[in-house]
Amino acid sequence: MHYIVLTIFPQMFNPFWTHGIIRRAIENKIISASAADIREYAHDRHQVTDDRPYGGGSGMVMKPEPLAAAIRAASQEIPGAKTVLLTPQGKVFNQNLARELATLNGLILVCGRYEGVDERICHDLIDYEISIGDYVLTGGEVAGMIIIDAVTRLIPGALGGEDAAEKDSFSNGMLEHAHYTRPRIFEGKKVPEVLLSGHHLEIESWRLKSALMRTLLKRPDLLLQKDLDRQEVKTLNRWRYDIEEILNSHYKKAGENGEKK
Ligand code: 4GX
Repeated sequence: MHYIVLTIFPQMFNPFWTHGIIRRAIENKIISASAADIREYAHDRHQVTDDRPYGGGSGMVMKPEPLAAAIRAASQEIPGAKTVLLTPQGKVFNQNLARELATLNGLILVCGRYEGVDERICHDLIDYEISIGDYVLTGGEVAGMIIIDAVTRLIPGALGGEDAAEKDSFSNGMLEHAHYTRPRIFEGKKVPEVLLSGHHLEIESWRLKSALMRTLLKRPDLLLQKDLDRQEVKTLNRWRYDIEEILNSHYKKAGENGEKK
C-alpha cells in the first residue's frame, strides 16, 4: 500500500510515521507513506490555499486549483490509487470499509481545513468521502491518521503474528474477550481460574462466552447486526433461561408478599 496525504500541515504526520506498527510497516516496505504540502501547489506569490465563500458568510473555503494540482500530482506518483476526502459528510468509517481499503494499491488522503473544500473538487477528483464519526474536527489530518492506522494493520505482514488481525474485535462482529496478565491477584481481584488451567478447549470456550457477554452488555447493537452461529444462539438461550428463572423467582416472592412490584 502506498499512502500520500495532502494537507497544509504535513509535519503533523512526522510522529505518526515514526512509531510502532506504522513505522515497522514502512521499514519492512509493507507500506510507503508521505505527506505533501498543498501550499506547494499554490502558484501565487503568497501560496494562498483558502478563499472567502461565494454567497458570503463566515469562514474560509479551500481553493480548488492548488488542491486539484496536488491530487493530480499524487495520482501520477501512485498509478491506480483511490482518493479519499475526510469530511463529516462522508460515509462513516468502520472495520468493513477498512477491509475494503486494505485491498487497494494506493490511497491519496485529502485533509481539509476551514469550512471545507470547494464542492467541484469532490465531484471529479474524489473516489471516497469518509467521516470517522459524527463530531467536528479542526481538520482532516487526525481523521486521515485514523484511516491509515486501521487500514495498515489489516495489510498482510504489517502485524507481527500473521493471524493477529483476524482475532481482533469486529473480525467476528463482536468485541474481544477479556484479557488478563500477571499477577494472579491484583488489588484483591483474581484472574478467572480457567485461564490458569491449561485446558485449551475450555479456555477457548470461556473466551467465546466472554466475548459474547461483553458484546451483549456493552454493544448490543453489534449483536443485532451479527449472524449468530449455533453455539452463540445456544449460549444466549441458556442466559435467557437463567435470567427468566431469576425474574420468575423474584415475581413469585413479590406475589407471596402481596406486593405490587
Ligand atoms: N471525519 N472534519 C474536515 C474540513 C472539511 C469540511 C468539509 C472537507 C469538507 C471530520 C470527521 C471532520 C472537520 C475534517 C471539517 N473538509 N473529518 N474539516 N468527523 O470533522 O473526517
